[in-house]
Amino acid sequence: MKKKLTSRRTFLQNTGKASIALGFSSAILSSFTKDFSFHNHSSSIGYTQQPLPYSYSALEVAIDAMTMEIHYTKHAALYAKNLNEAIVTEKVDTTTTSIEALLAKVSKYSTKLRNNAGGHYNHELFWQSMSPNANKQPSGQLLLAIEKDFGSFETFKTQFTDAGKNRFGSGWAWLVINSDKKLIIGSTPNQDNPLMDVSDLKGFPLLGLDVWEHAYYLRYQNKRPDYINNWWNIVNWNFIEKRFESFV
Ligand code: MN3
Repeated sequence: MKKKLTSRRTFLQNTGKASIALGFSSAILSSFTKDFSFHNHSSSIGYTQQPLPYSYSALEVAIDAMTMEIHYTKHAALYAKNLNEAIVTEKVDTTTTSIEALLAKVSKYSTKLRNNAGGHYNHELFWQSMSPNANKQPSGQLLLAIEKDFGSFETFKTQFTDAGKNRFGSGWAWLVINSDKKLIIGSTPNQDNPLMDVSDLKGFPLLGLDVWEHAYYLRYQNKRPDYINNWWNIVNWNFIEKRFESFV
């Protein structure tokens, strides 16, 4: 009898731990078992800032060199630095917790960790999502999925552009794959990210566009739509396709 009680208690403790790790209460966990695969999905993004995969001037067709340099060495570097302070203070074990898994339970941590984990992840994804040798559009399975979920690539571009243009203040526009493996477009404020349990938009981010003024103001001033229109010329579709294909 004593043994039975002990195992039941151990079972409940372990169930509780699993639920906490996933960021859901055990009461609602069962209804999510089919739906949270993107929360457990890791990518190549880690906790430290990686070298830019091109020079500051490589994306001049859309983003000027000074904007790239300030954005990478000041804004993004500070998010990485502050994130690494926060994970020490808040005892995040980065050897066992991917940054995607951390974002999925970010409500349990401070505002500093939320803003800087988001800021770091979003920028690491952003740099890799651009290339001086970009194709004009995706191909393969991603193109088929875009055509299925949005009707055409042009319709997708229009809707994504609108999501970026209409994000009030600072934030990001996103293409995500959701738990039903459907592609959706949305946006988040500040440095929030669709992996976060606090985000209204939920899914695994395939492509993100920074629409903070620091991303475009030197060249474009208030003309955010012009920045977005030029940005389409540097989207690294090969990279986005690889992120998408890890789900199919
Ligand atoms: Mn930025």
